[in-house]
Amino acid sequence: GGHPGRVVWLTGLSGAGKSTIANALERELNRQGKRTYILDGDNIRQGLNRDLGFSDADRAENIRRVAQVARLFVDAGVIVVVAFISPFRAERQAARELFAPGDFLEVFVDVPLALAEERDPKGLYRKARTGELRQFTGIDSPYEPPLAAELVLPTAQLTPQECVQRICALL
Ligand code: GGZ
Repeated sequence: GGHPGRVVWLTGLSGAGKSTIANALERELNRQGKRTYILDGDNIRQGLNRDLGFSDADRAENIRRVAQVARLFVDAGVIVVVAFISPFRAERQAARELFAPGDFLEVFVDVPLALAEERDPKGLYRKARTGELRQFTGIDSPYEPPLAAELVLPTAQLTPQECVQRICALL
């Protein structure tokens, strides 16, 4: 292609390893001299999307806006690493349609719910199970796994570096 902009769209449950992979991928791409930007809850939900919560409609709007921002970065020639749960197929498909074929790589960060729940680094699954936290993905809010992701990363069986290598092989 004539431009370097791409999207690596990570999708998966809370605790699957999206942020860990995004950060390790960014380090490797920067080492290769490539310009990158990570879009995640930390820089989007605090600012642009601070009006949005976790209802189905708000998640859909969250992902719609994230996809549009990713599009701007790709136009500017940046490799964008998107790290949101992005639970719904329809919104991921709509995101894909904003990009030229080959510029959008959907990566399913695939962890068994039981393992994510066991790890529970922030205690959110426990709060979801006790009802303190409502509409939590995988507990009382749906996650629709990709049917045709460019890449599936079973993070229970791979190190972050192995995940990065597989993504770089696709790029
Ligand atoms: C799922 C929630 C929720 C609910 C707060 N459901 O593991 P984390 O903590 O650090 O990352 C999760 C993050 C999910 O936000 P996203 O913007 O990625 O979600 S979506 O794509 O569905 O819009 C989790 C925290 O926010 N969190 N409440 N109810 N995750």
